[in-house]
Amino acid sequence: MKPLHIGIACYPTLGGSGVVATELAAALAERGHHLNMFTYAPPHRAAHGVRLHLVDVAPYPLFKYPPYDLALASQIVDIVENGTPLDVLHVHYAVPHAISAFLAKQMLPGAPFVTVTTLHGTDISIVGSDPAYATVTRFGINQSDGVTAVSDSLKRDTVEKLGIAKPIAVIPNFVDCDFFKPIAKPARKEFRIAHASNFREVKRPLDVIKIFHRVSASIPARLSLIGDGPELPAALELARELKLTDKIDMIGAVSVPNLELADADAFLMPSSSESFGLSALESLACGVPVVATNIGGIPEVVTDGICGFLHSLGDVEAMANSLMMLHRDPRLRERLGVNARKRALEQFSENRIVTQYEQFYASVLAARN
Ligand code: GMT
Repeated sequence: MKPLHIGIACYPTLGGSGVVATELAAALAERGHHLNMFTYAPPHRAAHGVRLHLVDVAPYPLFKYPPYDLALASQIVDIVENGTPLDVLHVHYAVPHAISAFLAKQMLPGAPFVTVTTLHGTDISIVGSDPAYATVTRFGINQSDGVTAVSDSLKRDTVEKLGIAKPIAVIPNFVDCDFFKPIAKPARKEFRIAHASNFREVKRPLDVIKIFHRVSASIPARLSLIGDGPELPAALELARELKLTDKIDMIGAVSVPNLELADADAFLMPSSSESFGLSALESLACGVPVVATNIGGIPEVVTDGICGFLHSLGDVEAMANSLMMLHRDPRLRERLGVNARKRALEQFSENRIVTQYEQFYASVLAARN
């Protein structure tokens, strides 16, 4: 395909949409496209070959809430007017990026680029459907030239919650399977469970502790907590009350947790809402079975009984039992791990999904001409 000039706007988060956007930018640059990335801080994962534009939100005493969306739109316009061409402006996470993209396009004569919005999850399920933002989010999505969602489940939610009639293409998230890969684990007597998240309420960190409590009461086990976030102190408090502290390894925030995930015997994701579950996919790529809730987009990533086990939200007993079964039966664990790696390679490899994005850009550009 002819090299395109692509702008990508995202939040520079440690996981989720920030990671997907950054890795997509780097992969597209590697394929010969010209990449410009717009964000408020440097991204956590490497973005080789990508020109980074840090959005400068000027403070002013009147601003209780500095208008990031305006600063982003303004910066995109300035960059185009100063000679950087853009064929596609691809924004990740609808709020407020879809509106900034719309504004930038309106401000430029002749609408030089097409806009693509990728919906990631909480931009629909929590923020975008909140009455404070629903109207403007609906408008931003409807004004995008192309819209993608990271799972069928998120596509359905978007139609249901925001009444979007515009076609939404499902392009799932991806993983670099050369980087996230199985490692030889040292012989050890403890069964190691990993949980990685931003420790927000939707990740149910208290369930993580409750599940681990049940598991460690029956078998020798350790828990790795990867990441950081607002509910981490409450989770650690519960761990203290249950006398689990010395069985928990606090890993903290890690930019690329490939070794930490690969070192686990199982990955635990008891979320109450998850449009996709990127760290579950990264674990599958590492050949690590996943025990999770059967909600949102998780079943599209983790096939129940094949590369992990899925249970109802809050069923800490069932999730603990699945983890203990994986401990008891190393052959089952190995079989699920092999299936997990195979699923990541066959369905969610970087190569496969980046090609889908290229094809999507081509179709949106063709529809404009
Ligand atoms: O989990 C979050 O709240 C962060 C959010 C994000 O934008 O980073 O995650 C969402 O997008 C990820 C990447 O597409 C998905 O893997 C997560 O499942 C999704 N989170 C939720 O739906 C809660």
